[in-house]
Amino acid sequence: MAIEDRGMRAATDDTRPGTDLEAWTRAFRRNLYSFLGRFPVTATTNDKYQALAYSVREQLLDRWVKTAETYYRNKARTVCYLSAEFLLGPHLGNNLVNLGAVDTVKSAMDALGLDYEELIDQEEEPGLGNGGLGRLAACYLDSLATLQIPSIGYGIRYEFGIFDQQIRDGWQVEVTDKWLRLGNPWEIPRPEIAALVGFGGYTESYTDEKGRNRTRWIPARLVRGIGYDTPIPGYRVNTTNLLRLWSAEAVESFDFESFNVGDYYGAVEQKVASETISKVLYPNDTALQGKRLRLEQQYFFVTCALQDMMRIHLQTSDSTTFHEKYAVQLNDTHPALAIPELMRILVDEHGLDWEQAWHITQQTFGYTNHTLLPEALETWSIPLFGSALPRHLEIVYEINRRFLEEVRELYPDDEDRVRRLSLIDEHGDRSVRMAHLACVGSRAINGVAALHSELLKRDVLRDFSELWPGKFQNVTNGVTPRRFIMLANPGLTKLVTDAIGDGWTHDLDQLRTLERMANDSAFRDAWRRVKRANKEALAAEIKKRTGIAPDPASLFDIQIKRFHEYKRQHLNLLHVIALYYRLKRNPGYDTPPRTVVLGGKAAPGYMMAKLIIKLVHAVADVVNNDRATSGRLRVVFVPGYNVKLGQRIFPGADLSEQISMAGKEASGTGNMKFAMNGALTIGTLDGANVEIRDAVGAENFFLCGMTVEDVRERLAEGYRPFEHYQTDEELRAAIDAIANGAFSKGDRELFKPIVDNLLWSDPFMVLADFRSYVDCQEKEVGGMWRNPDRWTRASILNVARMGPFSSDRAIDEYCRNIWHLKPVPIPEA
Ligand code: 26Q
Repeated sequence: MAIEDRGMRAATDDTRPGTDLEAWTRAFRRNLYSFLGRFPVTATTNDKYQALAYSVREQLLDRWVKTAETYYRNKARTVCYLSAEFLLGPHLGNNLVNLGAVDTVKSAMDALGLDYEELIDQEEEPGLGNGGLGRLAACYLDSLATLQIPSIGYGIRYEFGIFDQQIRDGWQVEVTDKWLRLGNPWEIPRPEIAALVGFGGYTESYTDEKGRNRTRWIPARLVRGIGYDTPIPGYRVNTTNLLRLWSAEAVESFDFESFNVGDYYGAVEQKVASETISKVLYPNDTALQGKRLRLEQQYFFVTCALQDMMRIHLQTSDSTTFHEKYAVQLNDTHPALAIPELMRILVDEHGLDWEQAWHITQQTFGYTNHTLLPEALETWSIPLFGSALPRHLEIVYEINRRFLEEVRELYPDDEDRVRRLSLIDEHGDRSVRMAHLACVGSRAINGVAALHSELLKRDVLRDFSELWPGKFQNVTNGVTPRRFIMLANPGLTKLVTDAIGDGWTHDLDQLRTLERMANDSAFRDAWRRVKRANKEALAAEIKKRTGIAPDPASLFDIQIKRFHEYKRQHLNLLHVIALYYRLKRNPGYDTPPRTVVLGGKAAPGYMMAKLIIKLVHAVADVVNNDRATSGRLRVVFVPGYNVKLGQRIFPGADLSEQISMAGKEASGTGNMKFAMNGALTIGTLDGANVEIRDAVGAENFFLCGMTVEDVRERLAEGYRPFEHYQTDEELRAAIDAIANGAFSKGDRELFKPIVDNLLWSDPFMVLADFRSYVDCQEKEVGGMWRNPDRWTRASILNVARMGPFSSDRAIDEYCRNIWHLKPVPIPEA
């Protein structure tokens, strides 16, 4: 029976929904009516989604208040996770999973005649991040709450998140992401929680009332940061933590000043300029040009966060114990300005002396590095830095002066080392090296996978690791099994839970119990049926989005991630092209029917990445329309890859492509999401692939490509990609086909940048790994696919051995080894 048929009873009671069905239906009706001012007949599906969202929010608020109260009473030590990005994904389904309310709410929606899945599907995600780093922050919030750790996430409430990707004629077109258009039921604005943020201006010294020499900063411009809070519930615990995102507003006294002198337009301009700061997420996932606005964004959220922390701390203590109250984690260098900013607050505003302030600062911060690409390390030109943040530049200089003094004492007569370690890069245009600032200002430095942490010590941060070996740690990334298994893959969740109980959902190591089921043929059949159903669902989704209908019986070979040359989507394409010609030349060629799926965004200014996306479409066009290979090879590009789409893709994958050049991918986290959903990995020994392979067993992982050591040797010998082109006939044919216009209707110019780059430079050694990759695909992957029992066994063992890649494990390590923080359980509300 539809909700309309039952008539609307205005809810006059103020009962919060309990866990029972009745309470949920009541809350739903009340919220549809009072929050949205809708009656059931005219309510849109989105209204109904919102009514359910508000009903869930009520539940969260109860827990949240209880959580805040408990932390306050316990004066709990708190971790603050500072990140310029939080790529949360849709909230509704996830919050219901964490509240343990999925079944009840499904029944409640049933009772109202509503389709639960349809309501869940209404939600557009807040795309407040680019990719891995932002999604990692979101997984960590989930685990922090689940492990009952007092924590706050601090970031930016971008009005426009990552652009939406459309494809026109095979080219990426960026469309602005208006995620707030229909309102956001998950946030609570906190206009009373405001911070003032200065920019520009100058500094002056003065003598304070105690006769001490002090400095003050007179900014040229002030902006206000307003906090917007999103509750983050833990899984089946009462803990509900806080994500506080800052939005920039004008400081109205400024408006009035201009207004009073009649400059109405100037006043409005001020307002617009202020709001610009949190207007849009930069869509690059490497530090390209250092734009002033980006620096302003970073300072903006970092000072809002620190002011907020200090405000909370001063309620019960004084500024000298800041580091005992908080562990602040820097998610890459994007928030590294927190180091000079905390110094400024302690020294200039609280009057502490430099040494004491520096001790507090250094004890407060931990720094996580996410990249090995030297060109991706953030630097800011000194003139830009100094004009935006004059006081901070002075502080950075002073930190550097004292630091280099220490270095000179330890390494006398080693001015080269001093130059290498300096926070200031003196080559050419002078600039501030943010990674150096982060290292010097932190108590702990960590990489995000074992290999990455080793390479950090050996290469990019070598001098620092020689100086302070004890500061360096590794915390291998993890992902939350709640979103990426339970929510994304209910079929697998049920199969696993029926077999081993549900303890695995908060203790992923329990999946190991599945190992013995790998030998049970009935279980393997059930496993295959789940995968098959997921592939059918994915095929339908792909059909809906692209018009191409993949065959669910074919091998789903999937690479979804940002487009980057180092990630080598073009290596994948070279295999596709090679396979295409093998099939054409030899119709009897024995290879599994395959659907190769690619998806991901390219940074708008990254021409090569955009051209590779175009090449995917060009190859797909030819391959998919060739009768000779139809039914045996298909290529699809799924546009608009985001968290929500990822949740549909991971469960339907057979093969996960993780083929970055060894030493380039810090960790990868998609690799974990695929494997947790029973996909086998074809991958290089890069990032967390190394640990995934160790965990699942070499026999259940398709290894290809050079190692980091191989890469080093090849580069030392002098790498000449053209030699591979000359000696490998199949490679030559594939590249020639691209060059000769086989995929561009004879146009030899279109893909010339890719061809020339590969032949004459090939910075990511695509050609060097081609043979190993194609052989691995055709022999190893193809071989195992022919033996479905073997494949299914490997799939089960992959899932069974993914325990270490839960973000719960990662957060537990951060708590023990970096933050020194313990759980604070929250009693029932
Ligand atoms: C910096 C300055 C100016 C503009 C943009 C940026 C910027 C923004 C985002 C630089 C880098 C990023 C994102 C980096 C990122 O996502 N790195 C990935 O982090 C994952 C989580 O640790 C790893 O798994 C991936 O290997 C790593 O590439």
